[in-house]
Amino acid sequence: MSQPKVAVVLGSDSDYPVIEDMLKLLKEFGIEHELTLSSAHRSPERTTKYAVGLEARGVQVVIACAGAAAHLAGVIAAHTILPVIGVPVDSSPLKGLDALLSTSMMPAGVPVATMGVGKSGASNAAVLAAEILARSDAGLSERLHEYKKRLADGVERRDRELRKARDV
Ligand code: RP5
Repeated sequence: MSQPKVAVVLGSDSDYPVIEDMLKLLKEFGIEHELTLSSAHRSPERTTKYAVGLEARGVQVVIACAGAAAHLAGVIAAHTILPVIGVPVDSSPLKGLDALLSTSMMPAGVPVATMGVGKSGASNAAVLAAEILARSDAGLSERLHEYKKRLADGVERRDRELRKARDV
């Protein structure tokens, strides 16, 4: 089995529904990835050990997804020089605003590339990870160009359908 290039980390199994489309995208792009559950607060030692070992295993990009007082992405970023993409999950009564702030507002020197809250942010994390890896992978670069074209074609198609349905 080939080495995972992207490590997806969830703060809880309850976050899983938010990342389903992200996992489909990673698969569609042909990116080897792994999925791990670890909590910055409930399993701090496990999270640290996992983050410290990422680089040596050949992982190139980390996607960390967590809700509430979400320190998962930041803690991982503290322990690695790999690019860390953070996805704030809308799992708390504050609907992800807490996770957005706690994931994005990192002190200088320890960046977390923070996506938008929820499923769209999770999907964008997959695209951003692909864009990072595509700098040294011509095949992936081609697949990303095709993906962008499908997005644009979809807008054209829906434009035609909308105008037909509304008779304008
Ligand atoms: C965060 O707390 C997790 O990432 C999750 O979004 C939230 C709730 O976790 P559970 O209580 O559902 O395990 O750490």
